[in-house]
Amino acid sequence: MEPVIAYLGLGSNLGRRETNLSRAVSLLGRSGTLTGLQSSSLYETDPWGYLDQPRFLNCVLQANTSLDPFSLLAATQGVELAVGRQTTFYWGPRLIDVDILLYGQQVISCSEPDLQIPHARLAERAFVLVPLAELAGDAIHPSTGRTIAELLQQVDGRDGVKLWGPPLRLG
Ligand code: PH2
Ligand code: MG
Ligand code: MG
Repeated sequence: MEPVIAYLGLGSNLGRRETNLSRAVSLLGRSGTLTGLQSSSLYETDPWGYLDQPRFLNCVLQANTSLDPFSLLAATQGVELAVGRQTTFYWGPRLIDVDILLYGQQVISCSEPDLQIPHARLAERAFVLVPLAELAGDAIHPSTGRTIAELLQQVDGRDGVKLWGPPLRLG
């Protein structure tokens, strides 16, 4: 399969947040199935959806992948387990979260396994759009036809997303 450019959203709000993100990135890089990894800066972000929890560190990764979307989902879930994620509740606190945001221009809506691409809430989440725009402001969000930069202009909650540190070192 021709490699596709995928974007992954990473978040952590428990334990050593930066260490958790950086472990996830190095496991993703080591799998050999994602190449050309690039990380956005790290952002500290107000919790979204469920508010009574610690602030998150978030970033976005760009990668080339020859995995199909479902194999990529399995790979991201494997990395979450390897970093030590335990099941909590929907939108609750977590050591690590790795979400597929975009997979080329594909649109996927599947319930078993649960996989929505573009990520179902991407356009509502400043904590995703700010770091994604840093890497790919011109990328088209295929289900709305808008660019990431356009979606960022109209999203609520940008004030809750603060630059925290430089991009993760990769490799
Ligand atoms: N992830 C969630 C729910 N809320 N809020 C922020 N700021 N960052 C996240 O990564 C996040 C969230 C569920 O995946
Ligand atoms: Mg998530
Ligand atoms: Mg997730």
